[in-house]
Amino acid sequence: MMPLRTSADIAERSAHYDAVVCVQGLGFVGAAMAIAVAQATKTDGSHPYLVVGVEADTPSGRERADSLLSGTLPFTVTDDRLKDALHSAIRRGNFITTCDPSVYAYADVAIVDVHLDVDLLASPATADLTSFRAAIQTLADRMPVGSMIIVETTVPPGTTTEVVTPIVRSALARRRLDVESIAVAHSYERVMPGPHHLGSIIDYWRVYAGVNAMAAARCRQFLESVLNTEEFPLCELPSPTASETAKILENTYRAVTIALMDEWGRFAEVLGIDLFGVIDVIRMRPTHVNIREPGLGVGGYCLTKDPLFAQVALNDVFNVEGIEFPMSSLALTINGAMPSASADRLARLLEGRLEERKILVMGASYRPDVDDTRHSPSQALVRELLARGAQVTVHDPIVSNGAFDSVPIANALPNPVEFDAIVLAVAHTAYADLDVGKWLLDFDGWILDSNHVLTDEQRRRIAERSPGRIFSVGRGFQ
Ligand code: SAJ
Repeated sequence: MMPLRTSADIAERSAHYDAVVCVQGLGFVGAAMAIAVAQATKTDGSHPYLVVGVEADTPSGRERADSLLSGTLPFTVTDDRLKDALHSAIRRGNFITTCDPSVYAYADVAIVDVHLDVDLLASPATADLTSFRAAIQTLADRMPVGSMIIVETTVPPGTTTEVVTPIVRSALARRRLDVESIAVAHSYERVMPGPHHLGSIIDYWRVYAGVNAMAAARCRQFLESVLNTEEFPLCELPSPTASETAKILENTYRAVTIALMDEWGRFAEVLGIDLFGVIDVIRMRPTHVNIREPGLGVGGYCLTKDPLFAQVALNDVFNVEGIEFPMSSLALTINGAMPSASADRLARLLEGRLEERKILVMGASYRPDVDDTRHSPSQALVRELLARGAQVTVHDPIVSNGAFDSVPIANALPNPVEFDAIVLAVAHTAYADLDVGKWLLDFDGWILDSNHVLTDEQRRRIAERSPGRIFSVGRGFQ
């Protein structure tokens, strides 16, 4: 077990750097952000920041801190650039981790990357800010005069000014310090786990705002020292509430545009047209390049909760009643129903009976080429199939066994012949490389491509051997 760093160690080391930057929370975002900050380089080639990744002092927090300190990211990484940057930072000695909150006393900057969950089942929508408030309190009670807090966590609009700032000011007053002496800013991340994880931080546009002009200036200066802002300019908004709104509107827009495609996918299936070919020609228009595609559903930590945050802001932060979000909430309902719709498609292929059918579900993660199964539509589908009496086997080339309740996940490709149907659920790159002609040589069941997984060539190969045995979301029997 690598020794965790204490504040004494950080005090001694910090003398060799321009500033100490703490990152609070070392998940998909925080760990990558800490590595990005550690990689920051001045024109003279030196590294200005001593970066301290701070995790909660819990078994999982300690495991994450240890893992990173030993050079291993606490999640499957398909981005060699991120892995290399972590190893370089450890070798340089300007990246350490700890579970000791007293290190915040040495922080010139603290970046908040703790999670903030929404109760997806509550009506009206609400978020429990307790743990987030406690995280901010930990910073406010310890950080020194002249330091800066940057909130990166996706929060209900208004949180930075109505929740974070009051906590910081009260703590400074209690500490008999100038209540304005810690700058507070908001800058949301656009991290996309996968092959460009680090690039989605460093080589990507970033929005920010400060609670006042001084905080905005300091936040800009810091972001410019870490990110490739020459190629990807920063965007400043007039207030943290506007910046927080930009984040959740981005993801709400995406969730709504995906939901829209669900009904057009069904339309295409009934008419026997290939909606993906239709989408391709629409995308020719620069104004429509971002039209989305129908699939198995919308998973992940972002698009499943962010559309609720505006309502949460009105309910929990501003206490404003009477404004509703019918489009956003309808999108969540439609997206959440997509896995069940694919189960219905499968039932129709199997003479209306799923009971005792043997189904192979290919793909467990919520999106391709990651091992993240949070709110995975594939998991929702598996639960639905089991509830309807099917026997389900799950395969995934990346997700490790144990991620799906009690259903084992095989990483080795099973022999398809024993199954009545195969559901292609996640468009992993590994599946695009699959020689389906060989793998399915003796398979005479049904194939449901529920998420645009098969390539045109793979569909052609299968149709050669078993014409009419593939049904695709958004295509029908193509
Ligand atoms: N999905 C569809 N149809 C689509 C696109 C996605 O059904 O056309 C499904 C996916 O299968 C997945 C879910 O939606 O289950 C979410 O996919 P996503 O591509 O939106 O990926 P996320 O959830 O990781 O979204 C993130 C967001 N990034 C951040 O929050 C920083 C989002 O803003 C990005 O647009 C998205 O990544 C991206 O483009 O990769």
